[in-house]
Amino acid sequence: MNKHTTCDIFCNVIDNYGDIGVSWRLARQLANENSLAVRLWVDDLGSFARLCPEADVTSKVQQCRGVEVCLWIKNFPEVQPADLVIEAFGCALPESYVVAMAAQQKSAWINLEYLSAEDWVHGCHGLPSPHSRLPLTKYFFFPGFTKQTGGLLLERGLLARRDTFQNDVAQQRGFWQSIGMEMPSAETLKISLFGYENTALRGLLDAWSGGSQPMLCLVPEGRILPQVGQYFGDAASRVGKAYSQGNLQVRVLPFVEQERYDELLWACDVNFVRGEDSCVRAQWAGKPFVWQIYPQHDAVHWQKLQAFLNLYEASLSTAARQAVQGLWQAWNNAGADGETTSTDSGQAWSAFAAARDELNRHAQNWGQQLVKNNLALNLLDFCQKIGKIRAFKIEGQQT
Ligand code: TRH
Repeated sequence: MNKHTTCDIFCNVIDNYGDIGVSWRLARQLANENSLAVRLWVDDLGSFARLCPEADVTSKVQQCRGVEVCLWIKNFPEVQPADLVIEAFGCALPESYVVAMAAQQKSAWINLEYLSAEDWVHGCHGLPSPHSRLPLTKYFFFPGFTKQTGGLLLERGLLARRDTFQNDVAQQRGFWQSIGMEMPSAETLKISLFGYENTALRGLLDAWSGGSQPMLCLVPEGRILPQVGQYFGDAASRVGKAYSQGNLQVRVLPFVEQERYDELLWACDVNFVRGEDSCVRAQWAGKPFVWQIYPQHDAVHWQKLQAFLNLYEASLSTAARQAVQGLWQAWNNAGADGETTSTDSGQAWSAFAAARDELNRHAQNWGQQLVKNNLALNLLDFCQKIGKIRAFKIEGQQT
């Protein structure tokens, strides 16, 4: 494979960081591990720059970490369509680009869908969707957890880097210093907390501050932060603030570039994550985690959450399964006007903490189970199968 094989990824940022998070991760992987010439078209450079701080938000075209990043503007320029065209999450491609694809007849056109563990995905992954007017076919590509799906994004060598980090005290100390902290004592339970607004937070913070074990909670700047501040009577919480109560210490961290977020997950004992991409990263971290799913209006996210739980919990003991269900439900039942009470989340935490030994072992095994199903490699393989991109030679995955 070489840089003659081109790829355009289109990303329309709706809100939060998931759309650009996934697109940017895939773009880097295809460029740096599979040697494709990748252009990432994104319509919100401000969001992109949070994940890649060296990006220039005023620059319409720039090179970032091996990827050409282009501002996707309404008046779309005339460009040559790529061999592989990925529209992230069904964002509609510019009409002129689609027409050019039809004229050229050489692109593999993929709609990269949202991640879901629901069964219906098996029947939809890889399905063709012929264009209503033009001689073009788009293919649905679904990330997922089983062999019948497109798998998950996983960079080459990620798990080896994680293991090295987790076995190397000097690297860990370096991480803590980089966030302006001393390495916590061995008995301190370290938690990262990335989430949306959540009324279940108070119960958790009560449980952590009133418990017998020292707890350190690291909160990346974001939507849950005002509530954390409120709990400690601070109406102006921001990066760098530190709070403590009982056995709990809290530190507010800056939002870090995407690669460094992994280190935070690796350094903590339990990770609270949200949306899509951070949830996958927590699974690669090999630690117990709690997922706050992106809430949808018609409550379909409940089915999505349960579908994942059904897979994730299948090999757990009854007690550990109940502990995971209990905490995940308490954490998700409580949207901005949710029903979870403080007692629910506090009690659910106690059961979860009691199951931690088993959950630790499970988290390691779960990650190992998923390793072989690599999204970028599956995607290239799929394109070869649909016969468009003959130049692809798939390299074996090394973790
Ligand atoms: O930001 P999100 O809530 O994104 C959501 C979901 O993807 C959801 O499915 C989608 O429909 C909605 O957006 C529009 O959560 P997610 O997916 O975890 O994305 C966060 C990204 O931010 C992820 O790539 C990790 C990254 N990140 C950093 O780079 N640095 C940080 O400090 C933190 C906390 C996160």
